[in-house]
Amino acid sequence: MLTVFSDQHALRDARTELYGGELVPPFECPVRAQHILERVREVDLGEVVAPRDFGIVPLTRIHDADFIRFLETCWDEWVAGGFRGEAIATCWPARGMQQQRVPRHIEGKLGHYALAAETSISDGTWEAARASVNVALTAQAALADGAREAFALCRPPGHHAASDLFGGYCFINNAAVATQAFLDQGATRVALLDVDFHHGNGSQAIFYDRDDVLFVSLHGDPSEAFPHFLGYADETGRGKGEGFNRNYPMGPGTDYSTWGAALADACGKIRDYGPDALVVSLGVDTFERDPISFFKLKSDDFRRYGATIAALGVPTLFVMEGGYAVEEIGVNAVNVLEGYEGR
Ligand code: OKP
Ligand code: ZN
Repeated sequence: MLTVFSDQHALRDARTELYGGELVPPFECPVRAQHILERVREVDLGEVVAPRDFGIVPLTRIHDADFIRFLETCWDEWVAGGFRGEAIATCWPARGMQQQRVPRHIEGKLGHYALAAETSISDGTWEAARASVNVALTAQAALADGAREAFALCRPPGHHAASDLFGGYCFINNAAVATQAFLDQGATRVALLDVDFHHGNGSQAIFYDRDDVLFVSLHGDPSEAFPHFLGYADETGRGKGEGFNRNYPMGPGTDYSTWGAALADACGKIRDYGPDALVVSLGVDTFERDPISFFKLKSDDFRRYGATIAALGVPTLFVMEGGYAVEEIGVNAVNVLEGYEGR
């Protein structure tokens, strides 16, 4: 299977994450992508290519234009504001406050566009996010050119990013942009399967009103896990999109017997939908030793579920999302791809 990778991911190298009341080195760090790439090479998964630049237009199909400009200029505005640390949101338009007006001050803009405070914006973040979505679009283009599958080794991840929200380590929703690219090139239905430990709130919100994308997510129950405010089973879509959003929230300690059964059910929904293409938001933070998650998947389980996804027989684009057990991230992510290939 083809892998698309950009060394520009390393430009996303924030010094700080707000975690447990402390500023700690971010869990979402450059070595993650490095380890995955090393494993891709170690098992000889296939060719590794650099991305092409698709420009801004495919991003504007998913994201608000002012939000994109905010990401582009945030760091410079923050520095011009005289702040010494990294850009972190500290105030929000909470219940009862103005939601529509975008403040002029960078502190207000951060609160308007952030969904959470853990994700600092730092020098190089925008450039890395651009490279990451180009990785997804380059892999998507390989499928459009006839490949049956491809791996977009994206970093930073994307599935928490909504049309006009960043956070949860995400800036541009790589999987959503690639999903839209399939549709813009003539696909009628695309399924987006999110197997990251965390609910893909951004992807859900983006496609919630639509019937041309089936969004299916397996994740930690939001009553117990980030992103806390979306991802419940009763969120099934709206209007024309009713029935085209499926959530499988699961509790602490969930192992493969439960998780694999949820995946089988999810794959049944995807099969019934009959998509032209499948995009997989591939997070491996479901791993038993992930430092910020509570599922109990073992390394071999990743291989098993790769095979389950392959059995759908749909052209598949894997888009890298989370996974924070950095020593095992390469084995776990590539196990999914090897399982998919039946090796
Ligand atoms: C990004 B992706 C844990 C707080 C978690 C953010 C997690 C973002 C995960 N106690 N904060 O979905 O892997
Ligand atoms: Zn995650």
